[in-house]
Parts: sequence; C-alpha cells; structure tokens
Amino acid sequence: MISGGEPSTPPVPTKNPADLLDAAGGGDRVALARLLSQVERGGQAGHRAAAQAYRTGVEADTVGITGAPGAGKSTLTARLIATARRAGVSQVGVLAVDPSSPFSGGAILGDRVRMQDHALDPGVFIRSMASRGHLGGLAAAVPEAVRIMGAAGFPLVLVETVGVGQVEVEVATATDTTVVVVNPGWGDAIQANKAGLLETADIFVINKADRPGTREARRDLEQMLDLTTPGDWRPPVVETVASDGSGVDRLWEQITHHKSHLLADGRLERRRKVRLDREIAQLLAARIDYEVKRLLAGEAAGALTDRVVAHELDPYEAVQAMMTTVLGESA
Ligand SMILES: Nc1nc2c(ncn2[C@@H]2O[C@H](COP(=O)(O)OP(=O)(O)OP(=O)(O)O)[C@@H](O)[C@H]2O)c(=O)[nH]1
Ligand SMILES: [Mg+2]
Repeated sequence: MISGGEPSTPPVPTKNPADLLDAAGGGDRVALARLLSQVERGGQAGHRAAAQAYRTGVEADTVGITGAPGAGKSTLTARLIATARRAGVSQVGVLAVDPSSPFSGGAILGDRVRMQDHALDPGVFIRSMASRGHLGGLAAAVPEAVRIMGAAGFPLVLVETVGVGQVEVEVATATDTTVVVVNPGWGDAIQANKAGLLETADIFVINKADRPGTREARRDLEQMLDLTTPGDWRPPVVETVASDGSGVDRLWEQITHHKSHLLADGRLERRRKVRLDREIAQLLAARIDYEVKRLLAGEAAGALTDRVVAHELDPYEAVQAMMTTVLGESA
C-alpha cells in the first residue's frame, strides 16, 4: 500500500561508540560524523569513542599540512587528495583544523569550497574542526579524530592546520609526516623557524612558486636547514603551484619517501611512542586538573581550609590531605 499505511519508523539512532564505529567502517558517513562530533565536544563520550577506535588496532597514515593563513594549504590538500586517490588510496580523510576559530562543523567554509571537487567522491571525507574551548582543546581532539577515521577504514588522513603558533605546531606534529607550507619572498621561512616549525617539518613546500622570490625562499630554508644539526632525514624543499597542480606529484613522492624512511629501523614506532607519551601526559594533566577542581568545590576542602584558619593544620598539611584524596595513599 502506497498511502494510508502506518508511517515507517525511522531506525533508532544509536550513540553507542562500538555500533557507530561499525557503521562508520561500513561507509555510514552520518555515523562517522557523529563520532567526530563526540570527540570534538571532548569529555567522556569522546574518550569512549576514541578508546573503541584504538582497540581496533587499525591506524591511518597521517600527513599534517601547516603554514601561515592563506599559504595555499587547502588548495594543496585538495590536490593531494586527487593524487592519493589516483595512486590507489581507497579512502582519504581530511581534517581541516582551525585552532583560532570557535566555530566548527563546516566553519572553514573556504576549505569546503576549495575541496568541493571531491564532494562527490565517496572515497573522500572532509571535516572541519574548531576549538570550542573544551578541556584539552584541539590538541587533544585531533589525535582522537584521526584515530576514529583510521579505525573507520581510512588508510590516509590529511590534517590541515591554519597558523604557526604553539597549538598549531602541536596539532601539526600529531601526524607521521609534517608538511610545512611557506610562500615565496623573505620572511615566511624565518617566521616558520621562529615558530619552531623548522625542527618539526619533515617536508617543506614553497607554494605559489609562480610568484617572484621562490629562489630566495629556497635559499633561506636551505641555509636554516644547514644550521640545524644533521639528523638522518634532511627535510626536502619542494616547490609547488597548488592552483595549477605543478609540483604536487613531486610532493606526493616525498611524502611516500618519508613514509618509507619512517618504516625503516622502527622510526615510525618511536615517533608514535613519543606522540602517545605526550598525549597520555596531557590526558593525565587534564584529568588531575578536573579532579582538583572537583575536590576544591567540595565541602571537605572548605572544612580543611577552616582548620587551617583555626591553626589546627598548616596549609601544607591541608594540601597533603587533598593530594591523598586525589591520588590515593601513594600521594
Ligand atoms: N598564485 C598562486 N595562488 C595560489 C596558489 N595556491 C593557492 N593560491 C591561492 O591562494 C589563496 C589561498 O589559498 P588557500 O588554499 O585557501 O590557502 P590556505 O592556506 O588553506 O588558507 P587558510 O586556510 O585560510 O589559512 C587562494 O586564493 C588560492 O587560489 C599558487 O600556487 N599560486
Ligand atoms: Mg585552508
């Protein structure tokens, strides 16, 4: 019967991370988006989702793309998506992260527009993320989001981060390969150096190489690289014109090359361990901070302070008593 029947009941949307992750792995983009919203909001639901993803043991290769506003990161990212897809990568996930923006879920409109070539490709998923000022901030949410995309079956996740500040560097280095984008002319390379990007870059890109000053930018970068202690990987400097695609194949080659370098001699494991150390330290600090605030808001803390006021306890004894409450007998 076409009309007059019972209205069909829509499926009950689940919030259970395990079910959502299963659905996301099966190609359900709504489920994937829901999981990413959970980690973006932070807190327990996000942690549960990320924990579920972690337990699958499936991880994406990750490439961070960072640089000053307007350097051409989104244009470049759109090109890289196309290159990766041509190279046979089954699915490419993109996280466009703006640490300075309080908006999210599509806030980075420009990125959406520039990447819209891929909107109809079912092998591509693009998501914007902004800070929203939650506990731990974006630096905590990004690795969780990457983890979810990896577990949902994306072998490659590109993370575009706007800006060259502390948080941006942190987000950019939460990936296996960090690409730092600068533009021709003097100054950009020096800015990148000041922001600590020189040590964290695995690959430098001089984008907008169709403009004057490309040689100077290369010279600046190479000179700075000469001065840094030689490791076992000297970041290559790749020139691109993202707007017409020149140089992007060479960039992809260098990304692949860096991946092979990481796979040799256990470098990737070491790098991931450093990241996990940092992530665990941040999670622990956030957790302790939360517990301390909860404790201080409670009645017991007020009672302890009263006893300090009455000279029954000194402030250090009061702190010790609170530490024991937070950390148990080991405090
Ligand atoms: N001439 C020239 N323009 C380019 C090139 N790549 C990008 N652009 C232009 O530069 C502008 C900024 O490009 P985006 O890709 O949005 O740069 P972005 O780094 O993602 O910018 P934000 O995300 O806002 O920081 C756009 O107008 C692009 O068309 C290039 O290689 N040459
Ligand atoms: Mg952008």
